[in-house]
Amino acid sequence: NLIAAEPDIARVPVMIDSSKWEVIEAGLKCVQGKPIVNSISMKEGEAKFREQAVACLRYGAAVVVMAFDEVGQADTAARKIEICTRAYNILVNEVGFPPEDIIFDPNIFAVATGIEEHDNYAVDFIEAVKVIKAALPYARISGGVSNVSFSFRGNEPVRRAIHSVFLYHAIAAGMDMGIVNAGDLPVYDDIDAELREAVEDVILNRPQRTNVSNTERLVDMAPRYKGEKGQARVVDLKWRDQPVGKRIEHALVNGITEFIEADTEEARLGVERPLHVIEGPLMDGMNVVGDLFGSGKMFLPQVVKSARVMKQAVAWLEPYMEAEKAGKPREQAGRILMATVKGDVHDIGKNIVGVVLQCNNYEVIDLGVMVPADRILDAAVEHKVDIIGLSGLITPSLDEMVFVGAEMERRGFDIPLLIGGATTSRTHTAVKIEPAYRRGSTTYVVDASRAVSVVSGLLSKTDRAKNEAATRDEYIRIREQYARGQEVKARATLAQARENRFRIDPTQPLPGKPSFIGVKSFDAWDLKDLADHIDWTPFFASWELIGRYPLILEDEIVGEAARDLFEDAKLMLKRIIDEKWFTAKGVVGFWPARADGDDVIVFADESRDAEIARFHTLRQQIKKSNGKPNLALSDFIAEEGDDYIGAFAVTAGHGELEIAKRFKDAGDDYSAILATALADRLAEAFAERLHKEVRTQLWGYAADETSSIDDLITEQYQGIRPAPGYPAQPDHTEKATLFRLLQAEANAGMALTESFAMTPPASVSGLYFGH
Ligand code: B12
Repeated sequence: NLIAAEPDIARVPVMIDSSKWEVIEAGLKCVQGKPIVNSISMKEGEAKFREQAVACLRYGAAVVVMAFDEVGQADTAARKIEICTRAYNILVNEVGFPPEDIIFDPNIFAVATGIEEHDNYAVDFIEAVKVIKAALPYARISGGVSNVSFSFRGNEPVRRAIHSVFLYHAIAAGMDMGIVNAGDLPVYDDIDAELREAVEDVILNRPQRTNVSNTERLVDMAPRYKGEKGQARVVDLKWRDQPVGKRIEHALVNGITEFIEADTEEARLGVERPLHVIEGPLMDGMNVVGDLFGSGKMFLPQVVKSARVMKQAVAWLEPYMEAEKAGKPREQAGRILMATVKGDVHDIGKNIVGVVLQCNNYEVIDLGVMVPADRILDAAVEHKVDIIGLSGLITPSLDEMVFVGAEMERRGFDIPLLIGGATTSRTHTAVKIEPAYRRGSTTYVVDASRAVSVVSGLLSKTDRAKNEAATRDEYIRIREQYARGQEVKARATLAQARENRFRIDPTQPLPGKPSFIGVKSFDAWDLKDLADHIDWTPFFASWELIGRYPLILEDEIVGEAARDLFEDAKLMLKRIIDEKWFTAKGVVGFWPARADGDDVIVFADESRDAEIARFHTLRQQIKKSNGKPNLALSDFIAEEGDDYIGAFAVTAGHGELEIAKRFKDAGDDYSAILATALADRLAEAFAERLHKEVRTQLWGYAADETSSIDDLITEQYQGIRPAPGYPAQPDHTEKATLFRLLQAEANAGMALTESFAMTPPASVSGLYFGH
């Protein structure tokens, strides 16, 4: 309304842009003259589409129609054409919409992402434009042009060149309009010829000209054109004047891939055998990285980036090494087998350790996740490994590790066994695993930074026996300490603990009836919404950068590494959202419930006659003082009256394994780990976000809650969502009951392994208590 009153603005045509129809309609009521609605689509089916089109027609608005239907956003030319044709027919032939008021947006997606499937996205758009313009008379075509260059965020000159080249071809095909900074487009002919050719190869997905893909060629070239605010920036390339060995070291320490192939080639031409480049300048550079990391001057994300440079250099040399008839296998410091044990799907920690070991010239044979003991041991024999490393996230994996140790003993192994992963501990390793494997040594490794020194100590010809003996002695002490601790721990009997349970105050009202009984599933929760709810502190922790977000970004010691990592994470998160790398699926359920001792009985309906499930909760038995109760979760459900329990299972991991594999296959472990770490963050955010929906809407016992995102992260709200496996409910087997009630497989595509780990890996499940 204020716009209409302002003469200078009032003449400008208005486009109302919102993903919420209510907002669009509110805008339509205010705008004078003919606006454009951005946008409507068949995302929620034809009926909704028709209804919104009729409303637009009534207001006299033109519409942008996204090529989006019930199945999803159109990515191929065929899908774009199919959806636009279907929408056109409904609009023109059924609703009576003037065809000249239809503007199709057939989706411009980012190219040069490093993912092969994305390579044809610009071509798909251009092809679709040609057909749509020919087949659907009077309709116009628009698109968000800046999407196409998204992978080059931060490099404005290259992005502008991409926009210009893209528009050059799309306009020729029939594109009418687009969203782009029109004042900031270079003239097609003025673009540097080499850059233009490289951009054109990417946009038109032409066959590659060099021995690297079009994307890689443009990525390598891009930093040369990097500038800020439209100005070509002079990148400080003084380090390029140094001798080649120093340049390689600089690239490794700073994680710069741009010149590594040229430098590696130069180094290769200067030595007798390609292998000497690895053993010479590359290893020297990695040793500098190792020293800086060891002395706390470099941090994990930076080291993982160094590994990416190293891999690219080695990949460059590989054909030469293969061609070399007399090529002997490369000398490695040792061969280590890594695996996440049977039933466990977690692999971020293992992958980080693997990369760090590779950086230090160890050969790593990674068997992946959910690997049974016999496969681990067969592979160890086959590859003649020097060490076996096991990883695990959840408690059932601890037993599996004991089993692997016992199997090593039975089969006569004597090589060192390493234990790592979130749930493992020095105490568990000393008390349970080491005694099962007497022939060899067992060592617990707390994190990736420690892994190299432990491994080199265990493979040292001179110090191995001394190191193993020291660990053995230490573990004997830990076992004794543990045994003493068990004796003195004052435990209440179960009867005493039950007697001292927490009792709900009968004068307080119960949380009330949820809005439905049974389950409700969510097919594709908006990833952008989840991204807004991310708790970033654990993200940094997973890269061994310790500190609270956002303060960590300004931290004197880790601040710089944290900022770089955060930048990379935000860029990738944007792509995850825009390009829909992951799908967030979830399911939530509510049922009438009653406590029965330490159990919670779940009933089919309000009659509370038919028991459909029973959750077993565990009561604290440590002797309490000061009148504190011995709690069990069942204390938080009423034994009488109309109480309820809720449950949920959410995942952001559909797609994570595929994306991680693609990055890994391309030698980019850094991005692979980043993608899985972000999937984990989104899963956790989903659990938090859904809980809010439950409190305010679905159960609705706190309908007027106004918590901020920070309040959510610090859990300042009424009710809890304990997850099986966490200390409040340590028994993972409860997930079987949970999954059955929620039908999590059918409703969210989630499954349990034999150790009750959830797949996809980025998943969280738990119960809701309203008290
Ligand atoms: C982030 C997180 C999640 C994330 C992601 C999990 C993940 N990718 O790690 C999400 C939100 C998805 C999640 C889910 C769950 N989680 Co969780 N989670 C955590 C948390 C907070 C951090 C784990 C992490 O990312 N660490 C960072 C990585 C890099 O570290 P790491 O794996 O430990 O690896 C390092 C070292 O251990 C070592 N290392 C690892 N492997 C190896 C191997 C070798 C050979 C060597 C030498 C070294 C080594 O080096 C690595 C790098 O430094 C931990 C608590 C904690 N502080 O550890 C709980 C924790 C692991 N989760 C737990 C639980 C229970 C769950 C769930 C079962 C909860 C639920 N019911 O939904 C699910 C299970 C998920 C599934 N798919 O089955 C429990 C497990 C306890 C138990 N007794 O089983 C923990 C310990 C929390 C707790 N205190 O109770 N979780």
